[in-house]
Amino acid sequence: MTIPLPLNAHGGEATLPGARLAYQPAWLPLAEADALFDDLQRLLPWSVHRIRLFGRSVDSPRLSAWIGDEDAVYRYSGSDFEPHPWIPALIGLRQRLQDELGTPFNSVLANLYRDGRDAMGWHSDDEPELGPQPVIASVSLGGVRRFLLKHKQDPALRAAFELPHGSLLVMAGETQRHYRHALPRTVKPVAQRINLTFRLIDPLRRR
Ligand SMILES: [Mn+2]
Repeated sequence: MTIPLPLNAHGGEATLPGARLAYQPAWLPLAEADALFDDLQRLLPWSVHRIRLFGRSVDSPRLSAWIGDEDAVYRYSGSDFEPHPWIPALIGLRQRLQDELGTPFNSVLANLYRDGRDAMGWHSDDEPELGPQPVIASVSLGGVRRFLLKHKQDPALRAAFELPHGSLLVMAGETQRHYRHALPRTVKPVAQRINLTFRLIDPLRRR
């Protein structure tokens, strides 16, 4: 993996102490990314998930699908989330990520952002099942959306990525402990975007 410095909101380079990131803007060949987007849009069991926000359970502002090995059960807003089974396109992608990154994944959360109103608020991927230093591999497909990272204590430490079709962003190490991330709404016309975040869930770590 190449690990270039991320760009900040003004287009300059920024270092993010405490974060461990790897980014490849053209990870998937274009034809493969196109075919994957079509497969996922047609074949995944998309639905509106309930998420916890400021202590309340609300509809997530995007469509989601939770895919994984049978035992990769996720506890979320007080209820267990049974994963849907793998589809061939995702099995191949998981294998490629495991080979390139040298780390296992047993599940993937897929999100479909239908238009600029679909978004994701500030949060960390810090569920106990993910463990203290999770490796999260994020593949972006379709419309380009802005992905933001911000340090929990020092607001000057922030970065923005325009995640293009076929790109890969890996968050590892202490990134989730020190940083939040978000995908803000936009009023710009934007194509649908699918984001895949591959994870390793350890059900035994559940609270
Ligand atoms: Mn996240």
